[in-house]
Amino acid sequence: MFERFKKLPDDWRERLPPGQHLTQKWPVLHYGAIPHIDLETWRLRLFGEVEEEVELTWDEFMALPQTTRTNDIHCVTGWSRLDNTWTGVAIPDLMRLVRLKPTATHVMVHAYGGYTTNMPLDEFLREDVLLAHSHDGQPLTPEHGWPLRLVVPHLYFWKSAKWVRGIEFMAGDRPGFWERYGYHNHGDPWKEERFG
Ligand SMILES: Nc1nc2c(c(=O)[nH]1)N[C@H]1C(S)=C(S)[C@@H](COP(=O)(O)O)O[C@H]1N2
Ligand SMILES: [Mo]
Repeated sequence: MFERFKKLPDDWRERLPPGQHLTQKWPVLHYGAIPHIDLETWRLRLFGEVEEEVELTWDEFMALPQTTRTNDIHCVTGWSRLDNTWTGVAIPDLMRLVRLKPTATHVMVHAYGGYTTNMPLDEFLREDVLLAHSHDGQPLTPEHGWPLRLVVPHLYFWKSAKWVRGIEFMAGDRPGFWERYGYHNHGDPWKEERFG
């Protein structure tokens, strides 16, 4: 059962939020089909409540400072996977490219294929939130979000959008895809904010 860890980390019980169980595998979950993406035409757009909109090509994105972080992921369906190592761009580094208007309070993350998810601006700006292109040292596979996914370790994993193509800074909140269909607007696994 525990293929990945010969021995589980000593603190695994404390790292498991209420109602979650450990998985050693990495399940694939998404709504709809895996979008076809071409790195030549791929863009990351930062728009909405910003002084000037920014659009990055893949090369421009990859030239930003790179960060590697290890954290746990918790899916609202009940599985948690410990010690995932992600490499990508930390949001504070990305944010040096735009100047926010004082009206910005929330973000909507937009993905290729149409998926969206929302969160408060201050939680998006946390030090541990990452736009990741690699997991455990390997480029993301298409089913896990290649070429780029968001990783928001402190919220349920549906907030970690795969195939990210844009960040919209919003004046006020708006529900994303699952948030409209009954998932909790916030999604803190430690408070079991599963459904709205
Ligand atoms: N673009 C997109 N991102 C998405 C989803 C989706 O349907 N589309 N599903 C979310 C949900 S509900 C979960 S649990 C995780 C699953 O990520 P994984 O397939 O890499 O485990 O992706 C999240 N990100
Ligand atoms: Mo999920």
